[in-house]
Amino acid sequence: MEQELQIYIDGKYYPKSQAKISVYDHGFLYGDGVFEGIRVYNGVVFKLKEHIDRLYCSAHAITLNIPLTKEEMMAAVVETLRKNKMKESYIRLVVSRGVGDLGLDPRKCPKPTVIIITDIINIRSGNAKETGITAMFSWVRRNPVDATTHEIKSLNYLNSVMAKIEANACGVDEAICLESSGCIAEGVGENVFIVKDGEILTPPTSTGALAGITADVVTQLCEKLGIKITTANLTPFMMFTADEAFFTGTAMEMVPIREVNKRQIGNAKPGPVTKRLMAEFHKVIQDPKQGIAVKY
Ligand code: PXG
Repeated sequence: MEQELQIYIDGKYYPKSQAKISVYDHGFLYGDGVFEGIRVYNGVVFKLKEHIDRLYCSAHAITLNIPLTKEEMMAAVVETLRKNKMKESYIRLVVSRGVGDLGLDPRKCPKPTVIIITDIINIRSGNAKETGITAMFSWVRRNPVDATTHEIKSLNYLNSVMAKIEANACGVDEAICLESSGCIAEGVGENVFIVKDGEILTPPTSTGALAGITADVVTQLCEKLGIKITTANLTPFMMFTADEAFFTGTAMEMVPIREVNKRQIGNAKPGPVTKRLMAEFHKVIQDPKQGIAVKY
């Protein structure tokens, strides 16, 4: 029989069926915690250092002291993969405030909970990359920067879940969230890009969007390829009239958007700029220099 997936909780490993945390954990009770989603390609943890840096920034923003150094955290991620012999994986790294009482005061939680799951993720249909996906602007606004902003990768994802519910209800693949003044922030777990006249535009994090690591990879690729890329406020009109559009994210990778609120984007097919970037992106994720290799 195949060995059950081993999950790291606070320095110990548990089989998936027994990997449990307390119902008094404030991650569960209040969404008080932070997380990362990281991919492993061919035994290399893609951009591990960048994900760990972002995790510690998120934790700092909510005054959560992670009880491991960054080096220890990276070693724990690598060891969990090695134990599970996983060469292709989606890692969910969670640090919650830990066990407290039935009051939201984080001072009641002496010890953060650290969880590392190295499993797989399946969030889009098989041919999304070839055909592109449909999206809609949801009525659910992105939480603002002076609230539970998604600049922090916190365990508070109700904002995104509600937007996703709206997309599901409307029979659309993905939702796009606007910020309070009506400009585009991001998808539910993806950054958004549009292409207009051969140039690329993407919203700033001041819309309450996460500074995506995949988005950063795409930005660097644009610079390498000599494609002009600018951070700018994007209106729904700019999306409707774009030549091309696409999402980026660790889970989704790079996926073209072919339609938004029933308006066709460009000719409703992955456009030349998107296709060129996707091809380059797939070379980057297979490059062992882009991450930390696991020794199995
Ligand atoms: N925005 C938000 C709000 C995210 O959570 C991204 C953008 C993309 O960032 P990266 O660094 O991954 O390029 C994310 C991260 C899911 C899922 O199930 C996706 C994310 C997080 C959690 C779950 O689709 N993406």
